[in-house]
Amino acid sequence: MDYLLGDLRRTHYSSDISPEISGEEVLLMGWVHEIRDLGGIIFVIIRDRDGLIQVTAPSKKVDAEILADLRALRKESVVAIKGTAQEAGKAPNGVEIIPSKVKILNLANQPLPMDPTEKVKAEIDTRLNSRFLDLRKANVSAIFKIKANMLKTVRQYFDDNDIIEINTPKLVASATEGGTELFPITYFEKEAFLGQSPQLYKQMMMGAGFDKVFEIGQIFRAEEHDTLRHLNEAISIDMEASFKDDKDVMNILDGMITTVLQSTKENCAKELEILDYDLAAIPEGPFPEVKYDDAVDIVNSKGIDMEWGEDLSREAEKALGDTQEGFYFLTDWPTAIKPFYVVPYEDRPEISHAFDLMYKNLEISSGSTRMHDYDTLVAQMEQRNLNPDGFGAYLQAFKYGMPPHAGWGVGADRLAMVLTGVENIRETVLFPRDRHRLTP
Ligand code: AMO
Repeated sequence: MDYLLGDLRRTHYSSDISPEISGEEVLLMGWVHEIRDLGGIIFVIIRDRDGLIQVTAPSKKVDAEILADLRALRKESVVAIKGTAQEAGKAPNGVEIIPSKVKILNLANQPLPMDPTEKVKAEIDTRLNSRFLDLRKANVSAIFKIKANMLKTVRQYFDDNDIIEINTPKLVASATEGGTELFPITYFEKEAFLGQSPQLYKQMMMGAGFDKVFEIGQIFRAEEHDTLRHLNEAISIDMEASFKDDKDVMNILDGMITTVLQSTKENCAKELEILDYDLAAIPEGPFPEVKYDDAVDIVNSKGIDMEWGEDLSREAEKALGDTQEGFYFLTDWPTAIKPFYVVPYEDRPEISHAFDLMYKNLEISSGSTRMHDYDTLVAQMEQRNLNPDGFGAYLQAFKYGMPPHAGWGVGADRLAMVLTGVENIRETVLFPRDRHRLTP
């Protein structure tokens, strides 16, 4: 077997091939999507990152050697095919390639563990077990093209707003979000954990004078949930800004989500069409606000029991979500069910300057104004039975000039669910990690 490409290089992706280039010589590289041998004519559909293109080999026009090479192909094998583009009404893109050279780069074994052409539909578990094949499907790769555009747009938005990218450690010594579970790991002779949020570090960066920072990174949560919206490893888009409060950072979040909605419609029209998803139906910002007090009334009015002070149950989230058109902020949460670092209202300390951004019944983001006074922060930790000794380096930053600040974290995989219309978070992650899945 020849391991090197020699002088073979792709000249065109399938998307570059249109009737306008009829008569030109092209070199395609990709996978064998389909083979149809009708005796006098062989059709081979080649698939690359951008789509499908038809190779047509009539036995009268094409050398016997090439016909033999095409007959030797198996589905999902990797090939390079040189040929001439020719207008053809019935072929994908309205063009077909008449081959002049076929080079088999790697033959695929048969039978395949799953069918990437989806003639046979597979369950999500089978698909995830053979994810590399599953990802060859246009309706699966479209999700990741949209997610990549989302992250690119988010970075651009932060840059346009003068917000600096940071990277904080994921091997950590303590919890940040009291309540959510930690994955313990062995760190030489010590116990350590996988980071559940960059919360403490992004706040320390406010003490460091960076003013506005963001991070896009992995978060790890040892929650035993088995739902369509929780994973044990997720991507969080975190933002923190000094000399700002909850309303200021809600505006930044509102702007980011609206920019992402616009950019997805603009740059991913083809992918949205493949997914048959109407993103234009989702209203852009500014998003409405619902106060927690009112949310309790709405939920109860829908026949779902909810006491003031409780977190929303799944049923409550659904009942409230049904009253909303799309994104909305849920604000002024009970202080007791939010983390130790939130700022309570001065005139009504049982509620706090904390918000969630919801999309219908799905929580997309949480954020708040942060407590920047050292003594009050320590007292708030103690009220929640957290030991301040475990937060040494973080607390230090509050003793020597911590500015007032606020911030939020967005679940990137959940935002990708909204942009693609999929209902299972696993669809938006290349290799998802859940309670039952650690491979591939
Ligand atoms: P929170 O714990 O609400 O807040 O997390 C922020 C957002 O991250 C997403 N998320 C998840 N996505 C998938 N699977 C999970 N297990 C999971 N857990 C969380 C959600 C959620 O809204 N430090 C704060 C943020 C802040 O105040 O800045 C925090 O981590 O979309």
